[in-house]
Amino acid sequence: KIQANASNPCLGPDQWGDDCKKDRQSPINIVTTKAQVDPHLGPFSFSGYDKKQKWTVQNNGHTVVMLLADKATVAGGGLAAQYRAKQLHLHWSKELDAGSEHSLDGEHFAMEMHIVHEKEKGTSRNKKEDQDPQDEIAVLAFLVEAGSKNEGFQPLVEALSDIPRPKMTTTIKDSISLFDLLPEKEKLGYYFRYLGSLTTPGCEEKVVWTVFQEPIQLHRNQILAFSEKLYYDNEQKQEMTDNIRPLQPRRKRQVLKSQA
Ligand code: 3J3
Ligand code: ZN
Repeated sequence: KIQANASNPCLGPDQWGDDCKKDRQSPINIVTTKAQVDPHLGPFSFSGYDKKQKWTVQNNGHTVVMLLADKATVAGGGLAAQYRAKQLHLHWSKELDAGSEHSLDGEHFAMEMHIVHEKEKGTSRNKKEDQDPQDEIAVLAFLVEAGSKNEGFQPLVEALSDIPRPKMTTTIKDSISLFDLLPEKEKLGYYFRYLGSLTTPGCEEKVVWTVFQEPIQLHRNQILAFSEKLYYDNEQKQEMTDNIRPLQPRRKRQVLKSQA
């Protein structure tokens, strides 16, 4: 029985191996009324998120990744340290109610955007927290629904045509900031929090997840562009879509939420 790993991730999720069958896996369904308000979950402080850049974007064979080159950090929001942004990627489907990894009250969205951060050594309140493996990675997750055209996303959408095949790389032609891709700032204080895993083979249980309540809106044609322009294979026969992991059991985990 071959074990899935980074080198042969083409196996379906049910064949990913034993590390992916433990008890703190992601994604999960979030029952919003059962999430407990935690007063420690205050506002985030974003640094470098306002910086306009011509980001490098890649087709990595599983998704489209924007390389953030350590240019931005996030702190606060109940996080135990400052975290440095490594990459941003998305998950999606052509079915606009089946393209997110997390679901809210059983509802999936059209897409889900993940901004992946690594804990900065020496920025925790104490040594124990600095070395805690369970929150080595902080992923900020944003749900995407079909609605009005999103001008902030347009440079990324247009870059997709440059990278149809795996390993292709391009740069975004017009500079955009990370804030250009997020919901309005006033809404970023409303989020859910739980401890989980990476949602790709390895499934390492080292992620502190933040799922923001406010969805991002993209026009349906902007959403469909991801499935239309990107392929899993060099022959451009397998369109890249449904790159989402199925829901995982919540088990004994408590989902928290910021201010009601
Ligand atoms: O998975 C690697 C691994 O090094 C991990 O520690 C982390 C380091 O930044 O992320 C990299 S990854 O950029 O290749 N990656 C992070 C995001 C793997 C896929 C993960 O997907 S998800 O859990 O955010 N959906
Ligand atoms: Zn992801």
